[in-house]
Amino acid sequence: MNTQVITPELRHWIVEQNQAGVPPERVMASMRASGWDETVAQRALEQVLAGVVQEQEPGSPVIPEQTLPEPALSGQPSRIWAGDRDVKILLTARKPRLVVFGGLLSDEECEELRAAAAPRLSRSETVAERSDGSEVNAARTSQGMFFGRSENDICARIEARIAHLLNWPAENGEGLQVLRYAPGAEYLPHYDYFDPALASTEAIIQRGGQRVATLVMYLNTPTRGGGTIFPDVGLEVAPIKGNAVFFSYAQPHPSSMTLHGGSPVLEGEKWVATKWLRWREFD
Ligand code: PD2
Ligand code: ZN
Repeated sequence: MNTQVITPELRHWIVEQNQAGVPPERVMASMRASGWDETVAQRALEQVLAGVVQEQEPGSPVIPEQTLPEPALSGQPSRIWAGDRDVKILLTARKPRLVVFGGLLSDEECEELRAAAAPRLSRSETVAERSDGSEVNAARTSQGMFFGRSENDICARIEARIAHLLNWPAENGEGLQVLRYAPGAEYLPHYDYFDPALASTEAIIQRGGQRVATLVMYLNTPTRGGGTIFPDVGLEVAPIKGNAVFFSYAQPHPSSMTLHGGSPVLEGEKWVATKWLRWREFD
């Protein structure tokens, strides 16, 4: 039996490395250089970053700290209280860590968000590959806009609900992004974390640290198409007004299995609001 244990110091160090955008391969290499067995190191890395509570030694107390946004699903409830309303649990998965919520937003909230966003929409951009800043990308044919955090009452109310639902401070999150897809528009599969290999990432994560989780909320129900797809696991989440899909990524790495995309809208429009959660306060 292997006797190597994850001490609070090691746990803290792993989380810090991840927050700084250090690729898991480099964290692994450092651990191996300090005498960690490869398999144990890999498991430790995954467990610590996934927020799994670790026993220090037989009989010692567990570390209660949580390291990722996560709804309170122990006891397998069919619905959970999100501070101002009950939200249904429609689907959960472990790898990728993913939860589909039902009735997160009311019809009126969906309409209010769309109306507030509509006059500010412009062609969506993505993080630029070669320089700082963002650029128009053919892989993303939607229109979009960002609200500032708590910019208005509806944003503040939804942010507070999300913070309650996912047990993550509202401050550790970007403002809501609203996207509108016309018929034929899509968002090709991608990861939402900032790629540690890109030159632009270091500057981006100075503000708020890495993204650690995504919540895509559906603001209408397209007639056909527009599902959110997870190609690694062959999953497609139907875009139903008021529902949402949540997924988290302990490491900014494909091993999170969070590759996802918006499949083409075949008939009608598709509107979503996306909330990205960060490691630290995003100001
Ligand atoms: O609209 C979607 O389904 C979708 C798919 C993939 C949204 C995002 N990514 C996103 O906002 O990051
Ligand atoms: Zn995405």
